[in-house]
Amino acid sequence: MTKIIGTSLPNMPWQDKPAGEKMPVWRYDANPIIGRYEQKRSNSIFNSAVVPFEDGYIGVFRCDSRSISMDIFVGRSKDGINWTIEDEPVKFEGADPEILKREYRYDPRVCKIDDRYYVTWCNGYHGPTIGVAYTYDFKKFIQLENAFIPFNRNGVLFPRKINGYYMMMSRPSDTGHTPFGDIFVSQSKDMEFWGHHRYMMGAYKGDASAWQSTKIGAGPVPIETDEGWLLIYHGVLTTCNGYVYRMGCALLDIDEPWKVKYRSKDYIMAPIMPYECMGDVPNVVFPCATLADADTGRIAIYYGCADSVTGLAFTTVDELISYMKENSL
Ligand code: BMA
Repeated sequence: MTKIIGTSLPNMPWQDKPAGEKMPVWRYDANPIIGRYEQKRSNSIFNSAVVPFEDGYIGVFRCDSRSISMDIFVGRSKDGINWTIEDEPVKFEGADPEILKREYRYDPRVCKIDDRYYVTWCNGYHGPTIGVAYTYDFKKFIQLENAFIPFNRNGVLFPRKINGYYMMMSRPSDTGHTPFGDIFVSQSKDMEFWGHHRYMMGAYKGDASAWQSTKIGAGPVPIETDEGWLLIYHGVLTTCNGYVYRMGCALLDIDEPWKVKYRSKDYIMAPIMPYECMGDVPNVVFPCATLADADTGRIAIYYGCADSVTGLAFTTVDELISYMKENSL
C-alpha cells in the first residue's frame, strides 16, 4: 500500500470501482457534474480546480461566456458534486496595474501552501503566460507577478516548498494551439522570481506511447505519497481530425521532482463518453484538480470534458501506481 500524505476526506461521495472495470480510473455514475449553463452567462464550464474548504469544498472555475470570453469564477459545494458558481468573475487586486490588466484567463489550478490558497492560470499578457494569485478566503484575491514571459501554459504548483524552494511545473508554448510541448520545473524562493529551470519530461516520440506524442502538460497539483509525487497530466495526439487529449500519470522523486521514476506508457483515461467526444472541442479530457483521502488512498479527479462541461472520475493511489509500474515508459 502506498500512503498519501495529506488530509482525510471521509465525506466525499466516493464511488468504488465497478465490477469488471478494466481501466484504473472510472467515472462518477451521474457525469457530467457541471453542465454548460449553470452560471448566468456561461457557454461552457470546464477546466476547473477545487480544494477542501471549511465544511465543504471551494474552487475556481473556467467559465467561457456566451460571447466566448474566458475568465475564472469562484464556486462552492457542500459535497464536491453539486456546485454553485458565482456570476461575476474573480476581481484580482495587486500592486502593479500593468499586471492586473485583463486579456483572458483560463485553466485555473488551486494549490494550498501553508495557510494560503494559490491560484495559477493561463493569463493573457501579450500572449499566454502563467498568472499567479493568492487568497485566504476566496473573496479577496491578490495577484502577483506573472511567473514567466510568454508563451507558457499549464502552470501547476507543488503543495509545499521542496528544499527551501516553491516549485512550479509549466509547459513552454506558442501563441496558438501549440503543436509541441514538454514539462519543466522552475523554482522560486518568493513566488515572484522563478529560475533553476529543470526539464522533467516531454512528448513521447514513437508509437510505444503515441497518445502523448504531440505535447503533454501538468494537470492537477501533485499528490504527495511515501513513494514520491503522484502527477496526473494530459497527453495529446495529432490525428487527421485534430487533437485528442487523454490522461496519464507519473511518479516523481520527492526531493528532485523533475526526476521521473515511473510514467504511464498506456493512458489512464481517454475521451469515450458522448460528453467527452462531443462539445465545443471534441475528444478532450483535461484534468485540473484532484481531491485525495489520506485514510483510504482514494482520489477524485475533476476534469474538463470536450471544453464544454465538467466531469468527475475516481481512482486510488494503488491503482495508479501499480498500473504505472506494470506499464512504465
Ligand atoms: C488547450 C487549452 C485547454 C483546452 C485544450 C483543448 O490548448 O486551451 O484549455 O481544454 O486545449 O481544446
